[in-house]
Amino acid sequence: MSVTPSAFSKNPTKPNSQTVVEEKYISQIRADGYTIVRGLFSTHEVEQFLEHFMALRASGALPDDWSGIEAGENDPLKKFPRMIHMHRWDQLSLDWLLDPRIAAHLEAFLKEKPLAVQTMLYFKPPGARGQALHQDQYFLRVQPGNCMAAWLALDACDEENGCMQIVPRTHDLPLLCAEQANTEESFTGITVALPENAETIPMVMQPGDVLFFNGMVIHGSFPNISSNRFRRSLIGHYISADATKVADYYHPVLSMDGIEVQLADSPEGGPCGVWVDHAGRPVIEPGTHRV
Ligand SMILES: O=C(O)CCC(=O)C(=O)O
Repeated sequence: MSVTPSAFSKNPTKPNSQTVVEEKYISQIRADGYTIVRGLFSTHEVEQFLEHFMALRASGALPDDWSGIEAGENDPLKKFPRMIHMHRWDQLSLDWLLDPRIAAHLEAFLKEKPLAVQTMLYFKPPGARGQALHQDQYFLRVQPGNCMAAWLALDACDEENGCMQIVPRTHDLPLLCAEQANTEESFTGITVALPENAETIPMVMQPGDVLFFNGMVIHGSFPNISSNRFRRSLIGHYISADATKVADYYHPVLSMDGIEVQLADSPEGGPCGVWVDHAGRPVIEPGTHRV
């Protein structure tokens, strides 16, 4: 199933030039901080991913499996822990991370070439907790610049099975200070506060759709309250090529040709902001606190 890194093909086979990035997606991600590219991957590809990752999951423990904070014996994530950084030991995951369709969209959205840093597979079985609202840049600490995620739906997802939730137009906010999350509902332990009246929007998606979102956008997901529906997703994280530093957890950094790129480690403890009232409106007071 998995292969050693030395056996990996560094060059994906599908030609980049065939991908046309539609203007509507570029406009939406610039305006709202996210966009959903419908049907970017075929039904057949999604079936292959599902077969591959379910078999991999059933094969036993894998590097850096995580069932989440305070996971009790009956937590559904005990049986289906999140996989992470699979591209370091699994060819299909590496091919997904470097897929030319993803690369073409990221380049159009970022206005420069992306660098690839992370893969994750969320199984989110029935009854599983979600992931509290957060900004990805809190974890990646990209300097200068930002990160972007590509989130591929492997199942139809909606509010019942815990689809992604996005707070639109939060991509221009500074980094918020982290707070303690409700771990009854979230398998991760931190969250960010929302301003009054801010609403999350459910990302209702079909298998093969890809949600792209900016690393400053506030996003997360609520629990899967369905009785029998998985909500599986394959996720890639990317940073812009002008970055010189990223948090050490994300090394090695790869070009979209699969070649390792040397970046420095971005240290912990940057500035973050908190919501304050300014003339009756919530604004973020930046830089006064430390992450
Ligand atoms: O898939 C989810 O439920 C959350 C994923 C997420 O927040 C992320 O990839 O940053």
